[in-house]
Amino acid sequence: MNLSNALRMTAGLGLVAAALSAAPALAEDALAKLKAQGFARVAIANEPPFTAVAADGKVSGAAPDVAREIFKKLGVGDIVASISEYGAMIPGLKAGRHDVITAGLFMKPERCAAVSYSEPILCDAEAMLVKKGNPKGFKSYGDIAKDSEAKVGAPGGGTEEKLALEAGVPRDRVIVVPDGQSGLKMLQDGRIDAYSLPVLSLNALAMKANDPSLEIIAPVENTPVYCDGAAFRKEDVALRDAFDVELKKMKENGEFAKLIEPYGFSAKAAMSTSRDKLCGGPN
Ligand code: 6CS
Repeated sequence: MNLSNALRMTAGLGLVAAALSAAPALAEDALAKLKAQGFARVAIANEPPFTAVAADGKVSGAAPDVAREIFKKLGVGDIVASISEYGAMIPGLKAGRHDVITAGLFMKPERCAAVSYSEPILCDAEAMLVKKGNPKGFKSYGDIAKDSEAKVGAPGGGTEEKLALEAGVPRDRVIVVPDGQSGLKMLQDGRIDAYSLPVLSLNALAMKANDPSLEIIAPVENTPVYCDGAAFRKEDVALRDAFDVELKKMKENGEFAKLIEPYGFSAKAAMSTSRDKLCGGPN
């Protein structure tokens, strides 16, 4: 090997070593920033039981509750939540408006390409809220695609919107719905024929609505069970790793189950899979 190649090789190795030795410092930098800030700014959707904001502003829901507990263990006193559409969460995270997304943002390869997820936290299947008796016989998004008059409501940038489009429902028949109450009203008024959210979200919405003219179809055929994780910026992967250390301890000592199962989520479901499986590779 000639001298210039040897010098290039040494320089390259030096850069790698510097980057590796910087990882813990980067974690400390990001964590130090949050500790100094006194809170972590989390993106949520206000979709119970994943995330919820009460009339007095109190933030709850399984995802923020787990995040609040973990950040406390990391020395960050609290979380401060801002409500965002699912499709705007990752751009908001990247733009520095949030420190982390704790919203039930399901892990999928295209999202894993953009963020660093924690290990799985909340898992759920997909469902559809329809008129009682399911008059159009919907069992899948493909059934909606086949009915040229049918419209399905779903969150903007959300998984159900994507699944409906991928199943062949034309764009003009996939209606973006900003929140649960709007989706419920649109269905009751006949402006949509189905409203799609995860099972636990629709269960909570239907229970609150207490409308006997509606029913839930679950799970939606040909759809997987999804799991979320807390989503960090790629450059904050060391902070993500610190978050995961605490999450793992809570999964092992039972604290994790105690936090999420009262909301209807299964700790076993989250503990039976992994981020890398759900991302389709290392994340
Ligand atoms: O991750 C998503 O896209 C979906 N997650 C939840 C918790 N609700 C709807 C949303 O589409």
